[in-house]
Amino acid sequence: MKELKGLYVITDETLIEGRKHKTIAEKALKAGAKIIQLRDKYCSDLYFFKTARRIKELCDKYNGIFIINDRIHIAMAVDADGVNIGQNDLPLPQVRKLLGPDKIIGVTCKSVDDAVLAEKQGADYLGVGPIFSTQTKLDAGAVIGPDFIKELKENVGIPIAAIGGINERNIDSVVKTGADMICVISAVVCAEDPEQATLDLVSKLIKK
Ligand code: 3NM
Repeated sequence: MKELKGLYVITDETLIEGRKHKTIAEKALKAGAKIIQLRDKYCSDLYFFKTARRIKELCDKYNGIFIINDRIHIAMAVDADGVNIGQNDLPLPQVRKLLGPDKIIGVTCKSVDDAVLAEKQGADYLGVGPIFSTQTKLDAGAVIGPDFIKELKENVGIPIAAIGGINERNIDSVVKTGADMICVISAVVCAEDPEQATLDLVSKLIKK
C-alpha cells in the first residue's frame, strides 16, 4: 500500500464556479499533493463516475493515491485506491467486505471512541476535524483544535488526516502535532492559483 502521508487535497466544484474536480486534482498532483479525494455530494452517479475515471488516470500518472468520498460502488467501478466514509455511511465492516483487504478505507472520526473503534474494525486511516472553524462543511461539528491530534496519537496507531480550516497561516501548528496527512479543501480550491497554493502547503510539510 502507498504511504498515507503528505498533503491530501479534496476536490469541490461548489466553491468557485467553473473550477472543476479534474482541474483541481491535476494542479494539486502536479504541485506535490500525495492524496486526492473526489467529493461531490450533489452530482449524478454518471458525472461522478466519469470524473472519477479521469482523476484515477491523473493519480496513476503522478503516483498519487485516489480516494473516493462515500460512493463505494464508484470506487469499485474505477478501481480507486480507496474510500473515505463518515459515521452515517455504510458501516466499515460492510465496506471492507465490498472492497476487499487491499483497498484503503478512511473513516471520519469526531472522538477518541470513534477512532479506537474504527482502528479495531480495520480502518487504514482516520479523518479528524474540524481542527479549525470552516465554512466549507457547515455541519462539521465543534472545532477540536490541533492538540486533539496529539491525544488521538496516544490512543490509535493508524495514520491521521487532520482536516478543517487548515491553511498556509495555521498549517505549522497542525504539522507539529504529528498528523500524518494534512487535508485541505478551500486552501487549494479557492486559491487564486491552486497550483502555487499547493506548492506553498507542501513546502511547509517538507520543512517538518
Ligand atoms: N470534513 P476546508 S471539515 C470535508 O471535520 C470536511 O470532518 C470535516 O474544508 C470534518 O479545508 C471538512 O475548506 C471541510 O476547511 C474542510
